[in-house]
Amino acid sequence: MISLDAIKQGDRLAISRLLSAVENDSQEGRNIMNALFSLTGRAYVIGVTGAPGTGKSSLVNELVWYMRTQLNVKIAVVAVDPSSPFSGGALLGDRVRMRDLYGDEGVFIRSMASRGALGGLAARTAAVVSAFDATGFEVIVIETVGAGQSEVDIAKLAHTVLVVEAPGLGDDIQAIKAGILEIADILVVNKADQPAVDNTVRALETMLSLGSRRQKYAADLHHGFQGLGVLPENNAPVQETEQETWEPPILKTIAPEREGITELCAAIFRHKEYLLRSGEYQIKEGRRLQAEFRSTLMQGLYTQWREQVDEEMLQNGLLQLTSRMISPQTLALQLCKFHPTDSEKKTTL
Ligand SMILES: Nc1nc2c(ncn2[C@@H]2O[C@H](COP(=O)(O)OP(=O)(O)OP(=O)(O)O)[C@@H](O)[C@H]2O)c(=O)[nH]1
Ligand SMILES: [Mg+2]
Repeated sequence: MISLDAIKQGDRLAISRLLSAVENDSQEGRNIMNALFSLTGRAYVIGVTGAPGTGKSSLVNELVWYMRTQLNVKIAVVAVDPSSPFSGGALLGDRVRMRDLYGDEGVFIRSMASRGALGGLAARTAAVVSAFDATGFEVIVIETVGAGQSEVDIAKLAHTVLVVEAPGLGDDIQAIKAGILEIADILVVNKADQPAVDNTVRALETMLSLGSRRQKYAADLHHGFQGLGVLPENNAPVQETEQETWEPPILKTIAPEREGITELCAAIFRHKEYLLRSGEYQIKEGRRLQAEFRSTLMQGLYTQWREQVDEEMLQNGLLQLTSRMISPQTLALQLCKFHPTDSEKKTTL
Protein backbone atom coordinates (compact mmCIF):
# COMPACT_ATOMS: atom_id res chain seq x y z
CA MET A 1 0.00 0.00 0.00
CA ILE A 2 1.29 3.43 -0.96
CA SER A 3 0.40 6.08 1.59
CA LEU A 4 -1.34 9.15 0.18
CA ASP A 5 -0.20 11.21 3.16
CA ALA A 6 3.43 10.21 2.62
CA ILE A 7 3.17 11.27 -1.04
CA LYS A 8 1.64 14.59 -0.06
CA GLN A 9 4.47 15.16 2.40
CA GLY A 10 6.99 14.60 -0.39
CA ASP A 11 8.34 11.29 0.93
CA ARG A 12 10.73 10.12 -1.79
CA LEU A 13 10.18 6.42 -1.32
CA ALA A 14 6.41 6.89 -1.55
CA ILE A 15 6.83 9.05 -4.68
CA SER A 16 9.10 6.42 -6.19
CA ARG A 17 6.50 3.75 -5.57
CA LEU A 18 3.77 5.93 -7.02
CA LEU A 19 5.89 6.47 -10.16
CA SER A 20 6.28 2.70 -10.61
CA ALA A 21 2.58 2.18 -10.02
CA VAL A 22 1.52 4.74 -12.63
CA GLU A 23 4.18 3.55 -15.07
CA ASN A 24 2.78 0.02 -14.81
CA ASP A 25 -0.75 1.39 -14.98
CA SER A 26 -1.72 -0.53 -11.85
CA GLN A 27 -5.08 -0.10 -10.17
CA GLU A 28 -3.41 1.39 -7.10
CA GLY A 29 -1.59 3.93 -9.26
CA ARG A 30 -4.82 4.90 -10.96
CA ASN A 31 -6.66 5.27 -7.65
CA ILE A 32 -3.98 7.53 -6.21
CA MET A 33 -3.77 9.64 -9.35
CA ASN A 34 -7.55 10.06 -9.25
CA ALA A 35 -7.28 11.25 -5.65
CA LEU A 36 -4.48 13.66 -6.63
CA PHE A 37 -6.04 14.93 -9.86
CA SER A 38 -6.99 18.30 -8.38
CA LEU A 39 -3.29 18.89 -7.62
CA THR A 40 -2.21 18.47 -11.25
CA GLY A 41 -1.98 21.08 -14.00
CA ARG A 42 0.53 23.27 -12.19
CA ALA A 43 3.89 22.03 -13.48
CA TYR A 44 5.69 23.49 -16.46
CA VAL A 45 6.85 20.72 -18.79
CA ILE A 46 9.98 21.04 -20.93
CA GLY A 47 10.75 18.46 -23.62
CA VAL A 48 14.36 17.93 -24.71
CA THR A 49 14.95 15.88 -27.83
CA GLY A 50 17.51 15.47 -30.60
CA ALA A 51 19.87 13.01 -32.24
CA PRO A 52 22.00 10.68 -30.06
CA GLY A 53 25.11 12.23 -28.57
CA THR A 54 24.20 15.88 -29.20
CA GLY A 55 24.49 16.60 -25.47
CA LYS A 56 20.89 16.40 -24.28
CA SER A 57 21.74 14.82 -20.93
CA SER A 58 24.57 17.29 -20.33
CA LEU A 59 22.20 20.17 -21.09
CA VAL A 60 19.48 18.73 -18.88
CA ASN A 61 22.03 18.51 -16.05
CA GLU A 62 22.82 22.19 -16.45
CA LEU A 63 19.16 23.18 -16.69
CA VAL A 64 18.48 21.30 -13.47
CA TRP A 65 21.45 22.91 -11.79
CA TYR A 66 20.42 26.41 -12.93
CA MET A 67 16.74 26.13 -12.05
CA ARG A 68 17.52 24.54 -8.72
CA THR A 69 20.33 26.77 -7.49
CA GLN A 70 19.50 30.08 -9.18
CA LEU A 71 15.71 29.98 -9.27
CA ASN A 72 14.95 27.64 -6.37
CA VAL A 73 12.54 25.61 -8.49
CA LYS A 74 11.60 22.03 -7.62
CA ILE A 75 12.48 20.05 -10.70
CA ALA A 76 12.01 16.49 -11.94
CA VAL A 77 13.60 14.74 -14.93
CA VAL A 78 12.01 11.89 -16.87
CA ALA A 79 14.52 10.15 -19.15
CA VAL A 80 12.76 8.25 -21.90
CA ASP A 81 14.53 6.05 -24.38
CA PRO A 82 12.42 3.82 -26.56
CA SER A 83 15.33 2.23 -28.46
CA SER A 84 18.54 1.97 -26.51
CA PRO A 85 18.90 0.63 -22.97
CA PHE A 86 22.03 2.75 -22.47
CA SER A 87 21.05 6.39 -22.60
CA GLY A 88 18.91 6.37 -19.49
CA GLY A 89 21.94 4.99 -17.71
CA ALA A 90 24.16 7.65 -19.24
CA LEU A 91 21.82 10.29 -17.88
CA LEU A 92 22.19 8.91 -14.40
CA GLY A 93 25.84 7.97 -14.73
CA ASP A 94 27.27 11.13 -16.29
CA ARG A 95 26.33 13.41 -13.48
CA VAL A 96 29.51 14.84 -12.07
CA ARG A 97 27.96 18.24 -11.48
CA MET A 98 24.81 16.71 -10.10
CA ARG A 99 26.80 15.69 -7.05
CA ASP A 100 26.33 19.30 -5.95
CA LEU A 101 22.66 18.48 -5.76
CA TYR A 102 23.01 15.02 -4.26
CA GLY A 103 20.50 14.58 -1.48
CA ASP A 104 18.56 17.67 -2.58
CA GLU A 105 14.86 16.91 -2.07
CA GLY A 106 13.98 19.40 -4.79
CA VAL A 107 15.44 17.23 -7.58
CA PHE A 108 14.06 13.90 -8.74
CA ILE A 109 15.45 11.93 -11.69
CA ARG A 110 13.58 9.00 -13.13
CA SER A 111 14.44 6.73 -16.07
CA MET A 112 11.53 5.13 -17.84
CA ALA A 113 11.75 1.40 -18.31
CA SER A 114 11.41 0.85 -22.03
CA ARG A 115 10.26 -2.74 -21.95
CA GLY A 116 7.91 -5.04 -20.16
CA ALA A 117 5.20 -2.53 -19.37
CA LEU A 118 1.73 -2.15 -20.78
CA GLY A 119 0.46 0.77 -22.79
CA GLY A 120 2.15 3.14 -25.19
CA LEU A 121 5.34 4.90 -24.21
CA ALA A 122 3.77 8.34 -24.62
CA ALA A 123 0.84 7.36 -22.37
CA ARG A 124 3.20 6.01 -19.70
CA THR A 125 5.36 9.12 -19.90
CA ALA A 126 2.24 11.28 -19.53
CA ALA A 127 1.29 9.33 -16.41
CA VAL A 128 4.73 9.76 -14.85
CA VAL A 129 4.67 13.49 -15.67
CA SER A 130 1.24 13.80 -13.99
CA ALA A 131 2.56 12.01 -10.91
CA PHE A 132 5.47 14.47 -10.62
CA ASP A 133 3.06 17.34 -11.22
CA ALA A 134 0.75 16.12 -8.45
CA THR A 135 3.61 15.70 -6.01
CA GLY A 136 4.66 19.33 -6.31
CA PHE A 137 7.46 19.42 -8.88
CA GLU A 138 7.20 22.82 -10.53
CA VAL A 139 9.25 22.04 -13.62
CA ILE A 140 9.42 18.64 -15.29
CA VAL A 141 11.99 17.91 -18.00
CA ILE A 142 11.38 15.01 -20.38
CA GLU A 143 14.52 13.84 -22.19
CA THR A 144 14.04 11.66 -25.24
CA VAL A 145 16.27 10.53 -28.12
CA GLY A 146 15.60 10.72 -31.82
CA ALA A 147 12.88 11.85 -34.18
CA GLY A 148 10.41 8.99 -34.42
CA GLN A 149 6.67 9.11 -33.90
CA SER A 150 6.95 8.29 -30.21
CA GLU A 151 9.30 11.27 -29.67
CA VAL A 152 6.84 13.53 -31.46
CA ASP A 153 4.02 12.15 -29.28
CA ILE A 154 6.10 12.64 -26.16
CA ALA A 155 6.98 16.17 -27.26
CA LYS A 156 3.27 16.97 -27.34
CA LEU A 157 3.27 16.52 -23.56
CA ALA A 158 5.68 19.44 -23.18
CA HIS A 159 4.84 23.13 -23.05
CA THR A 160 8.24 24.05 -24.47
CA VAL A 161 10.19 21.71 -26.74
CA LEU A 162 13.96 22.09 -27.09
CA VAL A 163 15.51 20.39 -30.09
CA VAL A 164 19.22 19.87 -29.55
CA GLU A 165 21.66 19.81 -32.46
CA ALA A 166 25.43 19.65 -32.51
CA PRO A 167 28.02 20.44 -35.16
CA GLY A 168 30.09 17.72 -36.71
CA LEU A 169 27.53 14.96 -36.91
CA GLY A 170 28.53 14.27 -40.50
CA ASP A 171 26.68 16.51 -42.91
CA ASP A 172 25.23 19.54 -41.13
CA ILE A 173 21.72 18.85 -42.23
CA GLN A 174 21.91 15.11 -41.88
CA ALA A 175 20.87 15.03 -38.27
CA ILE A 176 18.12 17.56 -38.77
CA LYS A 177 14.84 16.02 -39.69
CA ALA A 178 12.07 18.26 -40.94
CA GLY A 179 9.59 16.56 -38.62
CA ILE A 180 11.58 17.35 -35.53
CA LEU A 181 12.09 20.98 -36.52
CA GLU A 182 8.34 21.40 -36.67
CA ILE A 183 8.00 20.51 -33.00
CA ALA A 184 10.85 22.81 -31.88
CA ASP A 185 10.02 25.88 -29.81
CA ILE A 186 13.70 26.53 -29.18
CA LEU A 187 16.65 25.21 -31.18
CA VAL A 188 19.81 24.59 -29.22
CA VAL A 189 23.12 24.16 -31.01
CA ASN A 190 25.19 22.53 -28.31
CA LYS A 191 28.96 21.87 -28.52
CA ALA A 192 29.45 25.44 -29.67
CA ASP A 193 33.12 25.02 -28.73
CA GLN A 194 33.57 22.87 -31.82
CA PRO A 195 34.45 24.17 -35.28
CA ALA A 196 31.69 24.35 -37.87
CA VAL A 197 29.17 25.47 -35.27
CA ASP A 198 28.22 28.41 -37.45
CA ASN A 199 27.51 26.10 -40.38
CA THR A 200 25.01 24.25 -38.23
CA VAL A 201 23.42 27.53 -37.12
CA ARG A 202 23.17 28.74 -40.73
CA ALA A 203 21.69 25.42 -41.87
CA LEU A 204 19.05 25.68 -39.17
CA GLU A 205 18.30 29.31 -40.03
CA THR A 206 17.75 28.33 -43.64
CA MET A 207 15.47 25.46 -42.72
CA LEU A 208 13.49 27.62 -40.32
CA SER A 209 13.00 30.43 -42.82
CA LEU A 210 11.90 27.92 -45.47
CA GLY A 211 9.43 26.49 -43.00
CA SER A 212 7.95 29.87 -42.03
CA ARG A 213 7.79 30.97 -45.68
CA ARG A 214 5.86 27.81 -46.47
CA GLN A 215 3.44 28.59 -43.66
CA LYS A 216 3.03 32.17 -44.84
CA TYR A 217 2.45 30.96 -48.40
CA ALA A 218 -0.28 28.59 -47.18
CA ALA A 219 -1.92 31.44 -45.22
CA ASP A 220 -1.70 33.81 -48.23
CA LEU A 221 -3.20 31.15 -50.44
CA HIS A 222 -6.00 30.69 -47.96
CA HIS A 223 -6.65 34.46 -47.90
CA GLY A 224 -6.56 34.55 -51.68
CA PHE A 225 -9.16 31.85 -51.94
CA GLN A 226 -11.28 33.66 -49.38
CA GLY A 227 -11.04 36.88 -51.38
CA LEU A 228 -12.18 35.02 -54.47
CA GLY A 229 -15.09 33.61 -52.53
CA VAL A 230 -13.80 30.09 -53.09
CA LEU A 231 -13.78 29.23 -49.40
CA PRO A 232 -17.01 29.62 -47.45
CA GLU A 233 -16.77 32.10 -44.54
CA ASN A 234 -17.44 29.53 -41.85
CA ASN A 235 -14.57 27.40 -43.11
CA ALA A 236 -11.99 30.10 -42.53
CA PRO A 237 -9.77 29.67 -39.49
CA VAL A 238 -7.26 32.30 -40.69
CA GLN A 239 -8.00 35.62 -38.99
CA GLU A 240 -7.58 39.03 -40.54
CA THR A 241 -5.96 40.53 -37.43
CA GLU A 242 -2.19 40.11 -37.05
CA GLN A 243 -1.72 37.31 -34.56
CA GLU A 244 1.43 37.09 -32.49
CA THR A 245 3.50 34.13 -33.59
CA TRP A 246 6.49 32.45 -32.01
CA GLU A 247 9.69 32.31 -34.05
CA PRO A 248 11.90 29.55 -32.58
CA PRO A 249 15.20 31.14 -31.52
CA ILE A 250 18.50 29.38 -32.23
CA LEU A 251 20.79 29.38 -29.19
CA LYS A 252 24.39 28.24 -28.88
CA THR A 253 25.52 26.38 -25.75
CA ILE A 254 28.55 24.59 -24.36
CA ALA A 255 26.99 22.39 -21.71
CA PRO A 256 30.15 21.29 -19.82
CA GLU A 257 31.25 24.95 -19.56
CA ARG A 258 27.79 26.00 -18.50
CA GLU A 259 27.82 28.49 -21.34
CA GLY A 260 24.52 29.73 -22.72
CA ILE A 261 22.47 28.14 -19.93
CA THR A 262 21.17 31.44 -18.51
CA GLU A 263 20.08 32.51 -22.01
CA LEU A 264 18.46 29.12 -22.60
CA CYS A 265 16.43 29.41 -19.39
CA ALA A 266 15.46 32.97 -20.32
CA ALA A 267 14.23 31.73 -23.72
CA ILE A 268 12.18 29.00 -22.04
CA PHE A 269 10.48 31.57 -19.80
CA ARG A 270 9.87 33.89 -22.78
CA HIS A 271 8.16 31.01 -24.55
CA LYS A 272 6.06 30.29 -21.47
CA GLU A 273 4.95 33.93 -21.35
CA TYR A 274 4.12 33.82 -25.04
CA LEU A 275 1.98 30.68 -24.51
CA LEU A 276 0.10 32.34 -21.66
CA ARG A 277 -0.40 35.62 -23.54
CA SER A 278 -1.61 34.03 -26.75
CA GLY A 279 -3.96 31.56 -25.06
CA GLU A 280 -2.02 28.62 -26.50
CA TYR A 281 -1.22 27.40 -23.00
CA GLN A 282 -4.89 26.70 -22.26
CA ILE A 283 -5.41 25.10 -25.66
CA LYS A 284 -2.42 22.77 -25.15
CA GLU A 285 -3.63 21.76 -21.68
CA GLY A 286 -7.12 21.00 -23.00
CA ARG A 287 -5.75 18.93 -25.86
CA ARG A 288 -3.50 16.98 -23.54
CA LEU A 289 -6.31 16.12 -21.13
CA GLN A 290 -8.58 15.10 -23.99
CA ALA A 291 -5.86 12.89 -25.48
CA GLU A 292 -5.38 11.26 -22.08
CA PHE A 293 -9.12 10.67 -21.82
CA ARG A 294 -9.28 9.17 -25.31
CA SER A 295 -6.33 6.83 -24.81
CA THR A 296 -7.68 5.67 -21.44
CA LEU A 297 -11.07 5.07 -22.98
CA MET A 298 -9.65 3.17 -25.94
CA GLN A 299 -7.51 1.00 -23.72
CA GLY A 300 -10.45 0.38 -21.39
CA LEU A 301 -12.78 -0.55 -24.24
CA TYR A 302 -10.17 -2.87 -25.73
CA THR A 303 -9.60 -4.61 -22.38
CA GLN A 304 -13.35 -4.99 -21.91
CA TRP A 305 -13.75 -6.38 -25.42
CA ARG A 306 -10.83 -8.77 -24.95
CA GLU A 307 -12.41 -10.16 -21.80
CA GLN A 308 -15.77 -10.67 -23.46
CA VAL A 309 -14.86 -11.92 -26.90
CA ASP A 310 -15.31 -15.62 -27.64
CA GLU A 311 -11.75 -16.99 -27.75
CA GLU A 312 -12.49 -19.69 -30.32
CA MET A 313 -14.21 -17.23 -32.65
CA LEU A 314 -11.26 -14.86 -32.29
CA GLN A 315 -8.65 -17.52 -33.09
CA ASN A 316 -10.66 -18.83 -36.07
CA GLY A 317 -11.14 -15.31 -37.30
CA LEU A 318 -7.42 -14.55 -37.06
CA LEU A 319 -6.65 -17.69 -39.10
CA GLN A 320 -9.14 -16.63 -41.76
CA LEU A 321 -7.60 -13.16 -41.75
CA THR A 322 -4.08 -14.49 -42.19
CA SER A 323 -5.15 -16.58 -45.17
CA ARG A 324 -6.98 -13.52 -46.56
CA MET A 325 -10.38 -15.16 -46.50
CA ILE A 326 -11.73 -12.23 -44.53
CA SER A 327 -10.70 -8.58 -44.36
CA PRO A 328 -9.50 -6.92 -41.13
CA GLN A 329 -12.54 -4.64 -41.24
CA THR A 330 -15.05 -7.46 -41.62
CA LEU A 331 -13.41 -9.46 -38.85
CA ALA A 332 -13.41 -6.46 -36.51
CA LEU A 333 -17.07 -5.79 -37.23
CA GLN A 334 -17.98 -9.44 -36.70
CA LEU A 335 -16.16 -9.67 -33.40
CA CYS A 336 -17.45 -6.36 -32.11
CA LYS A 337 -20.99 -7.34 -32.95
CA PHE A 338 -21.46 -3.76 -34.11
CA HIS A 339 -24.07 -3.21 -36.74
CA PRO A 340 -22.07 -1.79 -39.69
CA THR A 341 -24.31 1.24 -40.10
CA ASP A 342 -24.01 2.03 -36.39
CA SER A 343 -20.24 1.96 -36.52
CA GLU A 344 -20.22 4.09 -39.65
CA LYS A 345 -22.32 6.65 -37.86
CA LYS A 346 -19.98 6.56 -34.88
CA THR A 347 -16.81 7.10 -36.88
CA THR A 348 -18.11 10.41 -38.18
CA LEU A 349 -18.40 11.79 -34.64
N1 LIG B 1 32.91 19.44 -26.68
C1 LIG B 1 31.72 19.33 -26.12
N2 LIG B 1 31.30 18.13 -25.69
C2 LIG B 1 30.07 18.03 -25.14
C3 LIG B 1 29.22 19.16 -24.98
N3 LIG B 1 28.09 18.75 -24.40
C4 LIG B 1 28.20 17.43 -24.21
N4 LIG B 1 29.38 16.98 -24.63
C5 LIG B 1 29.90 15.60 -24.61
O1 LIG B 1 29.20 14.85 -25.61
C6 LIG B 1 28.97 13.51 -25.17
C7 LIG B 1 27.50 13.17 -25.24
O2 LIG B 1 26.80 13.95 -24.30
P1 LIG B 1 25.42 13.51 -23.67
O3 LIG B 1 24.97 14.63 -22.80
O4 LIG B 1 25.50 12.16 -23.06
O5 LIG B 1 24.54 13.44 -24.99
P2 LIG B 1 23.04 12.88 -25.18
O6 LIG B 1 22.46 13.66 -26.29
O7 LIG B 1 22.32 12.85 -23.90
O8 LIG B 1 23.36 11.41 -25.65
P3 LIG B 1 22.31 10.17 -25.75
O9 LIG B 1 21.49 10.18 -24.51
O10 LIG B 1 23.19 8.97 -25.86
O11 LIG B 1 21.52 10.42 -26.99
C8 LIG B 1 29.55 13.43 -23.76
O12 LIG B 1 30.82 12.88 -23.83
C9 LIG B 1 29.59 14.88 -23.31
O13 LIG B 1 30.60 15.11 -22.36
C10 LIG B 1 29.72 20.44 -25.43
O14 LIG B 1 29.05 21.47 -25.36
N5 LIG B 1 30.96 20.45 -25.99
MG1 LIG C 1 21.24 11.27 -22.92
